[in-house]
Amino acid sequence: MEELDDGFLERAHDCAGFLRDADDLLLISHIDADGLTSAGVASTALDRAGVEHETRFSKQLDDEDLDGIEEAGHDAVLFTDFGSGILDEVLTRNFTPVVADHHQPATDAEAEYHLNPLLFDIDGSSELSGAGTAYVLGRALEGEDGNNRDLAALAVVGAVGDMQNQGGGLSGANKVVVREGVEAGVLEAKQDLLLFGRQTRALPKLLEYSTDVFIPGVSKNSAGAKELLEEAGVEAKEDGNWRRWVDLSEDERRLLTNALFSKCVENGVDSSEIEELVGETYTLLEEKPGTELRDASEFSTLLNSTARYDRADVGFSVCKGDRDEALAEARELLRGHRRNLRNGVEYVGDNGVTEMDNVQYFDAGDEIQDTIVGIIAGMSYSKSCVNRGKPVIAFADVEEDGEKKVSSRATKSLVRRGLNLAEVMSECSSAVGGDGGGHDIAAGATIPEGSVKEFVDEVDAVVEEQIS
Ligand SMILES: [Mn+2]
Repeated sequence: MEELDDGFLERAHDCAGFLRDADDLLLISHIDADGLTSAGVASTALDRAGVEHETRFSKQLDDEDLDGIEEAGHDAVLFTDFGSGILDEVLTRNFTPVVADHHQPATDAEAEYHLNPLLFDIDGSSELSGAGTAYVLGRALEGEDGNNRDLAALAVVGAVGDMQNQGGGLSGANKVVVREGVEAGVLEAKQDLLLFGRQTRALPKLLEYSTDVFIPGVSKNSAGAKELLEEAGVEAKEDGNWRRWVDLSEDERRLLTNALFSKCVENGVDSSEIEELVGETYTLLEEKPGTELRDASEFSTLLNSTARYDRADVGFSVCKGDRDEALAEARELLRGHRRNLRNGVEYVGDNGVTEMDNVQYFDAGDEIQDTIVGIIAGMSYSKSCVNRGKPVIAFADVEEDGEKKVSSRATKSLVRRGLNLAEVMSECSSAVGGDGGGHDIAAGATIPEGSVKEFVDEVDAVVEEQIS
């Protein structure tokens, strides 16, 4: 059974010991699903331990943030889901930092209150998220045996939001978080269909929108999706309303899953790809069935749609338990987000992509917000103008400062052939004086405006090397 490293736990206890007595504490966290859940976990644990604190968010922690914190005169600052990357700078400032992060530390510098799985041989990109790290801290804040185990549910939402469930489920130290959540009765982990929207989507939409694994005749095919339900012998409506996955009995779920598998086999979909239709799913048992919050993946999407529109406050309140105003506002933001995504995908369909030998790209200028252009790049695989055999590179203007935001997405089968977009983005952006990184299947970069052409040429060459 997977266990957490003793040194890591000890470090968490040291951090917790300091925080318990901290005066004038600021909690600052990253604006994304993992950062919001990190803050939710940490702030709840601090509340329970009676530690007063203020909470703030930032897109990317920089000197300006640190200046602001210093000016505000906080004695102690807890950084979650970022901080390790500029630890050197943080350590020079006039406050005591506690850093709970899972990103690559920029320095070998020792810091007393630096809690990062990477320092203890736990892979921070796949085995523990920022929220998981905050959870380990939160558990330590409760004392020796640690309670706060109910916060594991939120930590799992963060891990899923950080795409650490690639390959059929969470792994490594994340497994410990899952296990403790299950033991605390707040989480259910089980093998199920991996399609997005099991809690909230009408069955035909659930099937129609399944594009991670492209199911011929069903994905992006509304009539085909309804037909499949009939073929499977699953009643699609109840009292005139569409049923959702969550409304189905175990038997019905099996029937439908089998029908999907058969459909794939009939159409010659690769068996390794078919297997990816099923994996470990995480249900938050204390949330109402049929709501976004009940499913880790839908919950993280809801949070992302607050974060991407600069409404971290709304997502954070939901993480802290607000199920009234904040939840209603988050849902409104999600609706707006979906609208923007639809418009963005339509834009790609209307304007098409430029195909190169090994990649394809589009530059949305200011037509698509830089915060969602990556999602749209991924979704654009459903458009007939986009080639599923090549990665998609998307560009958008960054409002403030003459920079271009780059987002890249690929299919799982490209990754199996050797594609690693994190490497591509990091290597090619530094070649033009930018900065980038991410995951093998989804990565991003920021490059100077005017370097788009040079950048894509570079990308095309590097991708060729990787998949040849
Ligand atoms: Mn993170």
